[in-house]
Amino acid sequence: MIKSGKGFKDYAVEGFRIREAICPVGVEMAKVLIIVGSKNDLELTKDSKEIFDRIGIDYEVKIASSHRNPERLRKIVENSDASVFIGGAGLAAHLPGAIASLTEKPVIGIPISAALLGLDSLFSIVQMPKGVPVACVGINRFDNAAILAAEIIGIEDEKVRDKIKELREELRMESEGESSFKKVGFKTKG
Ligand code: C2R
Repeated sequence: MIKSGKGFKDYAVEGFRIREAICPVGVEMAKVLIIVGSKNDLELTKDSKEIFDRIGIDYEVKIASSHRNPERLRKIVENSDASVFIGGAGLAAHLPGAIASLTEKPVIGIPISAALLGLDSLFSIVQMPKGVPVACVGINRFDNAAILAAEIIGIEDEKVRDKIKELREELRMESEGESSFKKVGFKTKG
C-alpha cells in the first residue's frame, strides 16, 4: 500500500518500508538520500530512519548497486537534490565510492556485515583515493551515519543542531541509566 504525506510517499518492498520524496511545487526535496546495494540491506536502514524522523530531516531510501546496475545509480545520484548522500553496502562495497565519484556533495559510507565480519566492506569504503573522500562510519552504524548527516545539515540549521543536542543528551542519560528517573521526576545521586 502506498501512503503519502507532506513531501513523501511510503511503500513497502518485500516487507520493508521505503520512504521516497515526492516534490510538488513548493515542497523541498529530501535532504538526505540513503542508497543501499541490495534489498537485503533494507532492514538496517531503520536505524537511520529512526534518527531522521526524530530530528525531522527529510530523507529517502533507494536500492541501487554500482556493480549490478551502474546506470541506475548514476541517474539516481545525478537527479537527486539531496545535500548529503549515505551509501550502505556489504562485501566488496564500492557503492559509497561510486556515489562519491558522481557528486561533489558529502558522502557517508556504511560498511555492512555480510561476510568476513564486515571487514571486507569496511576496507573497501574507508580507503578511498585522494580527491574522492567518503566519510566512513562503523560497521552497520546506520544510526551514526544519520547523526553525521544531520550534523552536516545542522551547520546551516539551528533547529537541527538543537535536536541533535537533545538526542545526545538522551543517549547520555540512557547510557548512565538516568532516563527512567527523569521521566517520573526523580533526581539521581551525584
Ligand atoms: P545480495 O544479498 O543482493 O546478493 O547482496 C550489497 O550491499 C549486499 O550487502 C549482497 C551484498 O552485496 C552488496 N553490494 C555491493 C554493491 N552492490 C551490492 N557492495 C556495490 O555496488 O558496491
